[in-house]
Formats: sequence, C-alpha cells, structure tokens
Amino acid sequence: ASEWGYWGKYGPKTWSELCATGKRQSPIDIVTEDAIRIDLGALKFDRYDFAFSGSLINNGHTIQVKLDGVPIHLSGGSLPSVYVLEQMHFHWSAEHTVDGVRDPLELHLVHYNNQYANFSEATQHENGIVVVAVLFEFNNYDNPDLMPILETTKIVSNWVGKNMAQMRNKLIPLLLLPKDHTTYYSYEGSLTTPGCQESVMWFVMTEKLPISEAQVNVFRHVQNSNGTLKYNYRPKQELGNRKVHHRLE
Ligand code: BO1
Ligand code: ZN
Repeated sequence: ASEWGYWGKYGPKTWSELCATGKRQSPIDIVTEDAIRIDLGALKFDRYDFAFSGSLINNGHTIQVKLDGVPIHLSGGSLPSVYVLEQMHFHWSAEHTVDGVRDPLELHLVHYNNQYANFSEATQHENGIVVVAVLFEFNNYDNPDLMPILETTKIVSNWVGKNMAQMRNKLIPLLLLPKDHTTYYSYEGSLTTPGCQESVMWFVMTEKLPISEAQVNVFRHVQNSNGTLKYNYRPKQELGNRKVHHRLE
C-alpha cells in the first residue's frame, strides 16, 4: 500500500515496505551528555529576515508552508554547499527528543542542496537535504510569531490535500528561529516520512521557542481522510554508530 499514517494499521511499524532501512534513520533521542562539543561554525540564514507571503496545504500528514518570491538560503556551519528553503512543516508532538523529553511541537525548515536540480533529486544524495528543526515548549501565553500560520491552519484544517490557502499576513522566517540560532545539535539522518531517504543533515536548535496549549490544539484538530490527525511524529530510531555534534563557539 502507498497509504501511511501514524497509528493503527498504517502506523510506523507498517512503513517497512515504504521506507529506506539503513543505519542513519531519523528522528533520534539526543543525549546531551554524549554530544561531541566542537566548533562547527555558525549557520548563515540568508533572507530569513524578509517578510514573505505564502500559502499552506493540509496534505493529510502535516501542515506545510510554502513561501513566495525570492529564494531563501542556508549556508555556513561546515555545510558543503548552499541550501535552498523548499518548505516548512510541523510535527505534533516533536519527533526529536532531548534527553528523553518530548516537546509538544517541532518545526522543520526543509532545504535542498543547490547543486541538485530540485528537492526530489537532492533526496537521492547523502548531502542533499538540510532540515533545521525548532522545538517548541509550553508557555502560558500565545506566541505571536506563529499567528500567520495558525490563522491559515484553521482554514485548511478540514480540507485535506485539496487546495492551498494563502496566508493573510506575511511571515518572517527568522522569527520562527530562536534568538540564538547559532547553537545547535547536528547529526546525519533521514527524512522522517516515507521513503525515509538517508539524505539529511539535521540541525536541531538548542534553544526552544514558546507556544501555548491553545496554539498546539489548532494543530491537534487538523483533519485527514481518516479523521483527526491527533499526532504525527515518527518514533525514535536507533543511533547506531552515529555521533551527535553540539556546536560550541
Ligand atoms: S522531514 O523534514 O524529514 N519530516 C521531511 C519528510 C519528507 C519530506 C520533506 C521533509 N518531503 C516529502 C514530500 C513528499 C515526497 C517525499 C519524497 O518527500 O513531502 O511530497 O513524496 O521524498
Ligand atoms: Zn518533518
């Protein structure tokens, strides 16, 4: 079957025919005590500070955001190339855990290596994709920087895979990164959904951003063809021989 989901008869235990199964699958639990402290250099977030119009789609697996206009680039931090922002999307709860703690939300900013023609081509190469992951932890107040995305999520939450909805307000991607966007954990892994291609350099930001319970509930009410998409995280995968690096200035 090409159908997949997060629980029951389409859950991650049934993904084996859809997924690569190598030694660098994602997500993982990040054990901070085991992370190797090293100067990996700062990431350069180019044009992240611009205000972008864009649109959202409910693809039945997540809420995905596409921005319009000029390309947004990520480089530096020992990356071999320049990476182009393809899309961003959310997982509720978080996919990466830190010392076993699972936060309520994780944002993925998905980039592909500009040496390749497009995202799908880049997933065939080991340095093809960079995902920057931002963890959100509960706070008593709404996070205003999520407003452009959340107000549009409410619109698309019951139109599965149909149409894109334009955001009413512009989005500044830099505001979705923690203030300290130069301290991160990094490791070599995979896409966390089928086909789970082992093409991803992961950068999990150390500093977390706040989100209210009411805001997380907007995601928890997203619908797909089987009902409510109550959660959409893949369980942790074996670390194996891999090392997690922790950027230190
Ligand atoms: S993630 O950041 O590892 N959760 C991730 C997972 C999958 C994708 C991007 C980031 N992209 C998906 C596209 C699908 C496509 C598939 C093939 O990749 O959303 O449309 O079929 O590689
Ligand atoms: Zn993701």
